[in-house]
Parts: sequence; structure tokens; C-alpha cells
Amino acid sequence: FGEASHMNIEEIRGRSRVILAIDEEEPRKYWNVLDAVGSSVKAVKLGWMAILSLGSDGVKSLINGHDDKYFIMDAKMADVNFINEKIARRMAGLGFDGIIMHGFIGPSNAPPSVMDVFVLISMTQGPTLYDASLERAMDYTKAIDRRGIVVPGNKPDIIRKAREQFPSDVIISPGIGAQGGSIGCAVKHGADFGIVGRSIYESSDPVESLKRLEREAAESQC
Ligand code: NUP
Repeated sequence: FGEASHMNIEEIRGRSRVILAIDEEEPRKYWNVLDAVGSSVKAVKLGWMAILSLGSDGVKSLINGHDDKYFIMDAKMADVNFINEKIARRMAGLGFDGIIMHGFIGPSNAPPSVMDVFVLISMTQGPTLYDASLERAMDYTKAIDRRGIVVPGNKPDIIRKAREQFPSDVIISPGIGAQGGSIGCAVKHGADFGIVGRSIYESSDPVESLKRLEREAAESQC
């Protein structure tokens, strides 16, 4: 873990239920969006678009410039163990606190030890093979040392099943807003966080959109 003095993901949960995803083309937009939302955003998810747009040095600067926040790399890793470990070490070096891995690589997956691992067990689009054998995906995931899991925020039934099976995991759920999910409903069914991208970064008033999402999460209604 880096030297930053930010909170861990469980501490953040007490203050905010939104993880901001940014998948922009323009390097400047990553800075602009984070400027706009300021300290009200505590956790940010970046992915391959950020690495491609900003470059790895640019991502490192962005994370360094916002050391009050928890950063997750949505790597959706699914390689053999020694490669996953190498990639995770590089990502930790850029300042990331957590990384997302695919669950389908199964119980022989030795998760990287350098950062928090979130295992994806179902997707917002689909059905995928995960849904064809959700029980198996969950069993595989239980065998992996992890901080939490990723389940679709637009599929409340899957969130509920996952929460029953993973009572103490941090559940993070994309698919809120632009992909049809409701953060209130996701939280009601057991999600700890909604991951929200376009509904915030493409909004004409990102701060207002964020406030509305936090309100809905607190109300926890479908
Ligand atoms: O199943 C998934 N669906 C999904 O959209 C797993 C994900 N990690 N994501 C990510 O969530 C996707 O890569 C994007 O960064 C974010 C959703 O963005 P938006 O639909 O809120 O703009």
C-alpha cells in the first residue's frame, strides 16, 4: 500500500456509497472530473481507457495528485498467476489500492498480495457463462483471498444471492444509471457501493448527480 493517508474501503463505506468510474478519451477530462467533484468522491475506479489515454505515468500523476482517494484498477485480470502478480505489482507502483480480477480463472488463482483484490462473478451485460453457473462462480470465488466482489448493479437478484453467500465481503456494483441499474435498489439488495461512470462524468452537473446518487443510496429503495 502506498504512503497516502486515505481511508481503506471499509472506512469509506461509512461516508460514501459511490465509486466514480472514469473512462474518457481525453487525458484532461480525468483531472477535470476529479476537480469538479472534489473531496466528495472518496473512491475512483479507472480501467484500460485511463491507462491508454493518460499513459501509466499520467495515471501515476493523477493518483498522486488525489492522494485522499482510494483508487481501483479495473484490470479484469484473468491470466496465469505469475503474470497477474507482475501486473498487480506494477499497478500498485502507480498508486492503485485495489484491482479487479475475473472470477472464472477459479480456485487455482493465487491473488496478488500487494493490493486489495475484488473478484468479478457476474457482469452487467449478458447472460454470460458466469450466469450459466453462478453457484460455481461463487464457490470458486470463496476459495480466493479477497477484499470483495464485483456483481452487477442492474441485476438486484444476483446482488441478493451474492450478499447471502458473501456476508462480509465489500460488494461493489457497476451498471448504475447509464446501464439501467438503481443505486438505491442495489444497496437495498446488499451492495456496499455503486460504481457510476457516465451518469456522473457526462452529467452537466456532476456534483448534483453525485449528491442525488448518495441520497438514493442512503434511502436504499427500489
Ligand atoms: O460487468 C461489468 N460492467 C461494467 O460496466 C463490470 C464492470 N467493471 N463494468 C465497468 O463499470 C465498466 O468497465 C465501466 O467502467 C463501469 C460502468 O460505467 P457506466 O456504465 O456507469 O458509464
